[in-house]
Amino acid sequence: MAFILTEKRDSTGIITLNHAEKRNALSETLIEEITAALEGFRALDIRAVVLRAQPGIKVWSAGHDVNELPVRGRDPLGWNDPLRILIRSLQEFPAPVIGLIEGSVWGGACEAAMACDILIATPEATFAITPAKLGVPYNLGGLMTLINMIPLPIVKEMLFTAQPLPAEQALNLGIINYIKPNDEIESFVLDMAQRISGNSPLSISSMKDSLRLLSSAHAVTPDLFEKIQGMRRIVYDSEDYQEGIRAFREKRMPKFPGK
Ligand code: YXS
Repeated sequence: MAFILTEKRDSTGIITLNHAEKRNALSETLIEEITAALEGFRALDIRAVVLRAQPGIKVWSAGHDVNELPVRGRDPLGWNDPLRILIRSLQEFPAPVIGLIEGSVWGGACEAAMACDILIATPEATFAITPAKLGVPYNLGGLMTLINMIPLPIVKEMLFTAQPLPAEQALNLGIINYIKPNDEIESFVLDMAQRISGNSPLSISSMKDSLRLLSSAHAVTPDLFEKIQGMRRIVYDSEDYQEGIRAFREKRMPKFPGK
């Protein structure tokens, strides 16, 4: 079964998340379909991509598929894990990716949305970054994506409270580019994609990649990297992490022991 729909309209490629029964959870299969679609778009001279969910959806994506998180003793967000592959495929795609956001966005799906180049949302859209709800230690690259998009005090509030940020506040903070009503957002996004497609794809892809490289250029020494990884390992080896996954599966609120 296809967990996404793809479409080509002139030079725009459209990817629609299409697994509503699981709230478009970012499973390995769904992510493989997205990355395959992006590879296919490269061959079709696509000059702008729209990443969206089904029109009118209540949940854009519920984030990482929790059932695919490792149970114990392994970094849940390692370099080769599906969510990290998805983030890189969006950031490294040569043409701009426009996120068309309707509904609520959760966990790693917030980072996937923020890995898009331009974000346009409906007024009801919300963004909740939720590793603290699950006892997950977010990874270095993921935190970089977030702090490149969101002012640090807001990143801290979002990570520590795991509460949804409303679209209006996201707009005020410059996290999203526009808020558009449900009946206008699709045409607005496609018009922008069309305008982008009329410009030089070589110029755009070199500027997109340069901005990615410049924004990720931070001096992380081996000691610093190993210190951060050591702190993260304590968390993903913890009872907190076990309890977060268990509580999700048992559909109950977690009771974190803090160890
Ligand atoms: O019980 P069934 O089989 O019908 O399946 C249910 C849910 O289990 C499933 N589902 C998910 N499955 C895997 N991973 C998920 N993230 C996920 N979310 C939902 O979808 C079916 C319908 O869910 P239900 O009944 O809860 O729908 P709802 O409309 O009442 O509520 C929608 C949500 C999104 C508010 C609710 O499903 C929810 O709170 N989902 C979890 C959101 C979340 O905490 N995501 C973070 C995942 S972990 C992650 O992204 C990163 C690793 S991190 O933690 O670092 O950010």
